[in-house]
Amino acid sequence: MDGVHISSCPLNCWDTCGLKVTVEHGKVVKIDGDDEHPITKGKICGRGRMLEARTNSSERLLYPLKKRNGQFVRISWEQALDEIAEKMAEIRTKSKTTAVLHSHDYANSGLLSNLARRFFNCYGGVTELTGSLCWGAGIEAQTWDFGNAYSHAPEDIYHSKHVIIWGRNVARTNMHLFQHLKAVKKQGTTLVVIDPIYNQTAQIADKYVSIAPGMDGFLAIGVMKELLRLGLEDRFFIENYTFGFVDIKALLKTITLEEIERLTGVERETMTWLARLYGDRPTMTYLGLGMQRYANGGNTIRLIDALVAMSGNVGIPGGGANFGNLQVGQSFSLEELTLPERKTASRTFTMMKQAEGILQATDPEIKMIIVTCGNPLTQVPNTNVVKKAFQSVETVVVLEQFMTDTAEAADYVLPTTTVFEEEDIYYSSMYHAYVNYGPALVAPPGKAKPELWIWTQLAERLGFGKDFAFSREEFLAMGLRGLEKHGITLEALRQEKRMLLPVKAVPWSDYRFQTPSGKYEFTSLVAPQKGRDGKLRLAYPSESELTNPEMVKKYPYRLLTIHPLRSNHSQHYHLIESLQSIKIEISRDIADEKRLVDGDRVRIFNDRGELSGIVKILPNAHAKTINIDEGQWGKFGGSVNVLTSDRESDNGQGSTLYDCLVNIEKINE
Ligand SMILES: Nc1nc2c(c(=O)[nH]1)N[C@H]1C(S)=C(S)[C@@H](COP(=O)(O)OP(=O)(O)OC[C@H]3O[C@@H](n4cnc5c(=O)[nH]c(N)nc54)[C@H](O)[C@@H]3O)O[C@H]1N2
Ligand SMILES: Nc1nc2c(c(=O)[nH]1)N[C@H]1C(S)=C(S)[C@@H](COP(=O)(O)OP(=O)(O)OC[C@H]3O[C@@H](n4cnc5c(=O)[nH]c(N)nc54)[C@H](O)[C@@H]3O)O[C@H]1N2
Ligand code: SF4
Ligand SMILES: [Mo]
Repeated sequence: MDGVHISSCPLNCWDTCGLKVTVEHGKVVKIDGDDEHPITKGKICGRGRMLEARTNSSERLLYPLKKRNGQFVRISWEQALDEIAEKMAEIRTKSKTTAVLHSHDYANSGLLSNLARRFFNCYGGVTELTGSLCWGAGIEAQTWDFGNAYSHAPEDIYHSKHVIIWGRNVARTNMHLFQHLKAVKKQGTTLVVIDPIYNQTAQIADKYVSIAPGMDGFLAIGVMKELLRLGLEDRFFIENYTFGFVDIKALLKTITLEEIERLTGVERETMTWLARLYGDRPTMTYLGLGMQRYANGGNTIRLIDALVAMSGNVGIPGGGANFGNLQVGQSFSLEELTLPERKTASRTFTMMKQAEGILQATDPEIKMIIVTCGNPLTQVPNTNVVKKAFQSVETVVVLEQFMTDTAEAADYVLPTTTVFEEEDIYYSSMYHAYVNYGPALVAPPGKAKPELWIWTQLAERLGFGKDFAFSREEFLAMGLRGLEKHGITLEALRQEKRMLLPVKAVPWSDYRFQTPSGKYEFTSLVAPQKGRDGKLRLAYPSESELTNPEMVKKYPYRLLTIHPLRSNHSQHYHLIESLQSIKIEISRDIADEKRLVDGDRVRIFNDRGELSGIVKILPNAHAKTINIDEGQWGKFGGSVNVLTSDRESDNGQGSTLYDCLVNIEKINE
C-alpha cells in the first residue's frame, strides 16, 4: 500500500478530521490533513499528526501478555484466547454472565468498535456501563428540553450576528470551529467567550466573561431576567411552541441580579449586554462540555437552552444551542451490529460509579473485567478507589495498544491494532456530520490483532461463532444498512472517502420537537418518569460554599481538570517528553495567598488523594481556580483523578469531574 492515501482521524474529538497518510516500504511515514475534506480542509492538529508515532512507536504492545507473580510474560494467542474463553465459559455455567464487566470508553470512533457490544450481548449479556464521563448531563438535559440533542451544521455560523462560546475551549479542543471563529470575526460577528479561564479562545473574543466555575446557570437566569425586562423575548415562539413558560418566569423571580452578581462574579451590565445580544437574533451558542461536569450540570445546560429558546434563537439559521449532534450517531444501524435482543441477562453500573459497583456487587460478584477503548485507571474519577476495585477482581483483561496504567493492572493484555492497520469508517456526534473512510494501510506490528479478530476467536470458543461469521465488509455494510437509501454504502465510501450524513443543517426549523408535548419544554414532561418534577431550579455545584461550607474551610480552591492541548486524554503523554510532569495552574489570588511563584513545587490534596507538581500562575483566571490538565500517566506523576469525585451529575449519569475542591501547600525542598 505504498503511496499517499486518504484516511480518518479515529480519536475521540469534535473534529473527526480527514487525513492524508503517506506509506513507504510498508510503514506509515507521514500524516497530513486531507485537503479535500469539506470540513477539516487539510488542517489537522498535533495529536492527529502523532498517529504516526503512535503507530510506529517502539512501545507498542506486540504480543499477548499474562501476569505471573506480578510480572508480565509473553504467551501465545492460542493460550490467551483459550484461557480467557475457558474462564468466561466457567462464569456462564457456575455464576451468571453478568459476573463479567465490560469497562470501556469511546477512544476509537470507528463503526466497528461497536462490535464489542455484539460480543457481550451474544455471550448472554454482561454488566454494562451507563452514563458518560464526557457529556452525559448535557445530552440528557437537551433531550428533556428539545427531545434530542442536535447541533447546527458548522457553516451555519456564517449566518450568525453574534456567537457565544459558553464553556468550550475551542482553540484547544475544536480547531476547525476556531478557524470559523476567526473568519466570522473578520466579517463583523460579535464573539463572546464565557469561561473561568482566560484561554486562547477568549484571547480572540470581543468580550471575555469570567465566571465562577459551576455557576453558568445563574448567569443564564440573569440574562433571561434582563431579556424579559427589556421585552426582547420572542413572544410568538414562546406562545406557540413552548411548554412551561410560567414555571421559568416564576423561577426568575426567586433571585435578584445582585445575588447573581455575587454568585457568578459577573457584573449586571454584562448580563444586560448579553440580553441585548440574544435579543438581536440570530445569535449562535456553542456549549462546551466543561461546564456540565458538575452536580448541577444538567440544570446549567437546561437554563442556557431556555435562554436560547426564550430569545427565539431555536430553529433559525445562525442560531441554536449547539452541544452535541446525536443526528450523526443515530444515522447508523447500530442494533443490527450489536444485537441487543441476544442478551438474556443484564445489569448496569454507571460509568462514574463503576468502582463502587465492582466492590459492592453480589449476585453475582464481578469475576472478570474486560476493558476496551478506555483507560479507566487514569480517566475515571476517584482513581484510588478505581484501582482498588480493579485489584479486587480475579481476572482483568485489557485490549490495548500501549502499556497504560489500566493495562499494568491487567492479568491479560491483548495487543490491538491502530487506525491504519484495519479498515473502518469513522464518525463522531460532536461537531460535523461527515463520515470518513479509513483503509487498512499497513500490517500490524508483532502479533497485534484487530478487535474484530479477537471477538471472532473468543466467540468461536464460546459457542457463538456464527454471530461473528461475517467479513469486515459485511459488518460495515450491516452498520450502513439504513444509509443505503441515501447512497451511503461501503463501496461509495471507499470511492468518495468522506460523505455527508443525511442530517438537518438547521435542526428544529419546523418547530416540531421530539418531547412529549411536541413543544420546546421549559418544564420537562419526561422527567417524572425519572421521579423528577422537570422544573428548572436554582442549583449549585456539590462542592461549593453554599452546599458544603465545611469542606470549603478545609479545601478552599476549585480544581478544573481540562483536556490537554497536545494529548487526546492519556493517549500522547508517553510520546511527548515535555508533557511528562504535572503542571499546576493557579489563579493569581491563590499565588498571593499562598506566596507562590512560577516554578514552586506544591502538593495538591483533598480527602480523596494527593499529587505534587510545579506551579504556573494563570494571570486572568477566575479567583480561587486551579487547573491541572487531565490524562497524566502514573509513571509521570499520576492521574489528576486521584482528586476528583465519582458523584454523578443531576442528569444523564454524567460526571462531576470539575466539581472538586482542593487545597495546596508549598513543598519546601
Ligand atoms: N486537545 C484536545 N482536544 C480534545 C480532547 C483532548 O483530550 N485534547 N478531547 C476531546 C473530547 S473527548 C471532548 S469531550 C472535548 C471537550 O471539549 P471542551 O468542552 O472544549 O473541553 P473541556 O476541556 O472539557 O472543557 C473546556 C472548557 O470548559 C471550561 N469550564 C470548566 N468549568 C466551567 C464552568 O463552570 N463554566 C464555564 N463557562 N466554563 C467552564 C474550561 O475552563 C475549559 O475552557 O474535547 C475533545 N477535543
Ligand atoms: N479529570 C478528568 N478526567 C476526565 C476528563 C476530564 O476532563 N477531566 N474527561 C473525560 C472525557 S470527556 C472522556 S471522553 C474520557 C476519555 O477516557 P478514555 O477514553 O478512557 O481515555 P483515553 O486516554 O483516550 O484512553 C483510551 C485508551 O484506549 C486505547 N485505544 C485506542 N483505540 C483503541 C481500540 O481500537 N481498541 C482498544 N481496545 N483500545 C483502544 C488507547 O490506547 C488508550 O489507552 O476521559 C474522561 N476523564
Ligand atoms: S485529534 Fe481532532 S483535531 Fe486533531 S487531527 Fe484528530 S480529529 Fe483532527
Ligand atoms: Mo469526551
